[in-house]
Amino acid sequence: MLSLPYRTIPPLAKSGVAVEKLLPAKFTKIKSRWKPYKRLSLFFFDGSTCVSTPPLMKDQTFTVIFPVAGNFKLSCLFHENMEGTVHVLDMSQKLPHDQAYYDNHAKSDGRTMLQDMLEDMDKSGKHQAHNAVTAGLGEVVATGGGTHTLSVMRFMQDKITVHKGDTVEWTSADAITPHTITFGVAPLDLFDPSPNVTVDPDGARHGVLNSTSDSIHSGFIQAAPQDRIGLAQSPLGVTRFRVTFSKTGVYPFICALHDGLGMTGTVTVLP
Ligand SMILES: [Cu+2]
Repeated sequence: MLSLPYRTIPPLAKSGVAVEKLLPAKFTKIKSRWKPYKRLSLFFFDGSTCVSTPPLMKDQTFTVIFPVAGNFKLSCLFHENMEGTVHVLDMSQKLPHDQAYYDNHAKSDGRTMLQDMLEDMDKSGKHQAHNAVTAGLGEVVATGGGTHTLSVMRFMQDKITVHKGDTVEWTSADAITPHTITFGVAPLDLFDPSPNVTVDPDGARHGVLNSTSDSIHSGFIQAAPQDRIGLAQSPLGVTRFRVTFSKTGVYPFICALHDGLGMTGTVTVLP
């Protein structure tokens, strides 16, 4: 598993249920979203039932004991492709490497991925139209440990200046992680666009802001998942959001999923 900057936990919690089954008295309250906890007990995992944590916060730990040999997959329920494998060998067998070997490999993989992403960030800042914003940057990367994703939770052009009547276009460059473009008050339903958003002929979402106090929300801007043999074709993703500004002023906007990590920006509209 890799530790990466700008990592986030979206507010749509999916976990908690499995832990409740194991320890009903202790974890009953975790069913409601976003109930962080301070201490976790030991868990045993032999592959026969699911073991899962509620959302883990910084510095919290989770300990699992593997009583039987085997190869076990683990994944993060929030982040697609955030996966790992635990190889458990019988006590009679010699370990092929020590833990330090794997830790070093993970660090090396992490450094390579980050360096690659830094180069992409540098490129994305160039050759952009004056009214275009890249909303998030992400990659799916294969390593010896499996598939990982890397996401930069930033608007690459976070300050943009246009003229009255211009349209600004936000485009996601992340294969996995969703983002939103949200002006004013964020709605409770982050997935769907606000009612004042329409769809352009090319499928991009579009709205008009007539005042700096207006609200508009793109809904999730996200690429369609990869099509795979044997599975139904996935519908088109929506990766673009456009806003036309009819009045001058300064318009702050956020990604409602990642603003806490600094994914914010401003559009300044001149006469
Ligand atoms: Cu975001």
